[in-house]
Amino acid sequence: MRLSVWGVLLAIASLLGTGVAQAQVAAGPSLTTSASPGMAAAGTAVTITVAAAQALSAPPTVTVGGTCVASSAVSMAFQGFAPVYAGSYVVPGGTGDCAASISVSGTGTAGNALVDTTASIGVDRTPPGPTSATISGATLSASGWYTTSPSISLASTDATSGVAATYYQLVPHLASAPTSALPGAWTAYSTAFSPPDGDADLYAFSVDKAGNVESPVNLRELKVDTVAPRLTTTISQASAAAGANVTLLISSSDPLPAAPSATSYTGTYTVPAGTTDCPASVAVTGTDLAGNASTGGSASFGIARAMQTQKIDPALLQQMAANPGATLPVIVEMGHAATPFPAQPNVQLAQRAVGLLQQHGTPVAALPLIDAAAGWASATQIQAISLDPGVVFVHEDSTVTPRQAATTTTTTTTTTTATTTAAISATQLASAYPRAVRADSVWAQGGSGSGVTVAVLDSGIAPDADLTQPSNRILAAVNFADPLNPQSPDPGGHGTHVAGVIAGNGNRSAGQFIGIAPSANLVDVRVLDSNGNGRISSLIRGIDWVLAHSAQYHIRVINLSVGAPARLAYRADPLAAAVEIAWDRGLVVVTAAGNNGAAPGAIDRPGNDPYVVTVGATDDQGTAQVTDDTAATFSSQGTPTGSTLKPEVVAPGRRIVSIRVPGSALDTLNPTRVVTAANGSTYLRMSGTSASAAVVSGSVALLLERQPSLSPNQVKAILTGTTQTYGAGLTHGLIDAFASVTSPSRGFANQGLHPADAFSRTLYPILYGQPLISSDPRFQGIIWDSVIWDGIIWDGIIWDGIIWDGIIWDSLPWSTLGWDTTPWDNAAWNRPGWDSSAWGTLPPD
Ligand SMILES: [Ca+2]
Ligand SMILES: [Ca+2]
Ligand SMILES: [Ca+2]
Repeated sequence: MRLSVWGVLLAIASLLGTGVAQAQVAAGPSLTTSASPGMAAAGTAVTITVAAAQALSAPPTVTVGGTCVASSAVSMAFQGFAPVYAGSYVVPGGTGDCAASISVSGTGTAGNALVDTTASIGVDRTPPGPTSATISGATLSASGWYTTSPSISLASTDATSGVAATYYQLVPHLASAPTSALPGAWTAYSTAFSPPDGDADLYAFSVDKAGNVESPVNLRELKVDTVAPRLTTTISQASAAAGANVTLLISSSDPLPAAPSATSYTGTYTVPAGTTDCPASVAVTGTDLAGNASTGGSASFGIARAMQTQKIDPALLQQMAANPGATLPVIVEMGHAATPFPAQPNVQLAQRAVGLLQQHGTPVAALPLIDAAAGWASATQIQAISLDPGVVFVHEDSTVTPRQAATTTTTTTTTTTATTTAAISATQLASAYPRAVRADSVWAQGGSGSGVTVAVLDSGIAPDADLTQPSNRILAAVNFADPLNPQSPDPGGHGTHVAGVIAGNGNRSAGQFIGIAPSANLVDVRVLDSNGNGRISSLIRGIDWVLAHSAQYHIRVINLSVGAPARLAYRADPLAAAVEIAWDRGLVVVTAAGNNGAAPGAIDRPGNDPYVVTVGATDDQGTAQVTDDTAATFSSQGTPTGSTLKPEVVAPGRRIVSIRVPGSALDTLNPTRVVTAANGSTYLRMSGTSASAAVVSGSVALLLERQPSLSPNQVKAILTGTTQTYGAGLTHGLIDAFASVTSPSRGFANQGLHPADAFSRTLYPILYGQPLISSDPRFQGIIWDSVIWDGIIWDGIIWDGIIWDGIIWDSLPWSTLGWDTTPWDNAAWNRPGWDSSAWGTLPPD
């Protein structure tokens, strides 16, 4: 029985493994003790196993004790079929580590005492650590940021059982600390690691082999920013002149700003003085707080300090070169900004132009009609003006003169018995020209231009009885030529002569010398001074005034028996823009062709504009029948650059007798041309397309009296469609007032034409809300010759469909722009640069 038990024991011992087997094999104590685990933390239950080499009479006595734990007995229990006993020892709480000895004693069945003191339990109640971090491989900036990701190594020690593992976690800086060591987002540390960009606190802890857990420790704040800021520079303008302030806007894009800071900065660069152009580069550098150097940011703009010659009238450039010290008359036209369109009223643009002239020259007048201002500037000042990005063109403010040709022969007037009649009677008529255009036939039907007002932009209108009796038909007078020297109403005498051809009623001559529309009203818009000189800008101001007062005075016609040589195409002419604006606002503009014959470029401005009615002269030979009429040799004809064949119509213009202004310049210069009527009243005989234009203006007054609803394009179609042949089959369109008055509608003239550039520039933003953008830098990116104008936009449909009265200028603060009160009106025109008297330079008869 016992033998069999031992046999089993030996078999089990060999199966249990080396520990027991070694105890069996080893000589010495017949008790073999083991503890598991051999290293234990507080609270750990350690299993103590005692195997006896022989049967015991009772379970062995086991006592654990040591320097760090109190002596404690362990209850042992028999484990079954062999003399093996086991008990549990729980490591008590407390501090301190030690090797706790296990004392074992027992008694064999023979009464023999057995003892074993070889076993012990490692008590480890001290957590490992502190865990520490070592940082390498990166440079810390002064601000505490790493610009390259550092390498983090963790280390920890444990004196008793040794470190089993170390864990770490990166927590956003100043976020809550981890509340528990395990499990969670902790990462087991195995080898050095690199933290991602960010600002984080590094927490870590270690566990020893006995299971003691170190409290997580915030080892340090780790600030890592490895991304450089990306800079973008925006420049306020593509090019800048000397003295211009260029605004630089620099914005920064950085996924991880190293520290809270601005992301955009502005600065101003003032272009230094100089005369050369160059590209200017903008170099921009910066660093984030981590010390990362920026990338990007470079930009460039053009420094444009050389004269913008393409923005200056070639005629002005010639004068600037010929006489750099001269003060020259200019019209500075402003443009609308390209984009985004800021919707600047033309008054505002005109005031900006005035401001420019105040800075670089002397302003004389605002020209809000065409976004411009007129004034004086030297070559240097014109250059400076041209550099302003808001300026689209600097025009020469050319001299304007009358278009009357002085006769050189004397004649005596037909003297007949004159009787004064209230009605318009042709019975006493001494002049041939009203009969040549059949105005007398209109009169016979009761027509006389009543209720229609013609604005005469000229040298003034004297209050002659033929215009003021029996009622004053000069409804208003305004002076843009000589505001400081009002003198007499018409010191030149030209405007009154023209007015008489239009609307003289023969009151003084008892019906001998009657104009075309003897009941028409007049407004006197003086644009020529006593020497016969005016400015393009004066004409533009006059037209502007007429537009502002057309409703008040029922103005339907503008007569321009004045003009200037056309050196440029009408498209480049601000005066062309002005007359087109008037035309499209419902005013029939009648202009003299000029007295230059058939030479190239003979048609004066604004007669070179294709929209207006340009009038050439015939010689009626002093007879009513037209079969003997001839074309006047002085009358200009031709096709102006870019325009249509001119003139469209002709009218008598030689030896035209009209109102004389005694003592006026024309009267004094031409004493032999005074014509005396039968009743002793005196008139003056003059020649030129000035008179021809007046004949047509009077005819238009007759037409509009009869057919008041006609538009200018309809009037022009009727005028050109009802002309008569004259002379030896000449078909150059001699006006026929009677045929026009009685004509049915003949459609619309002027379809498919191109407006003047300044008109386009003025209107485009109004019509379309925003300007056309292209790559051409000349006019703020707008190419005015582009297809936009061709056939589509500006043809009859849209052009004639514009409700002009709804457009901007009717809402302009005219009263605050007061012509007579603006300070620049005080700058007299009488300055160096005027031509000498224009009266003496007229072509011979
Ligand atoms: Ca420990
Ligand atoms: Ca950064
Ligand atoms: Ca004749």
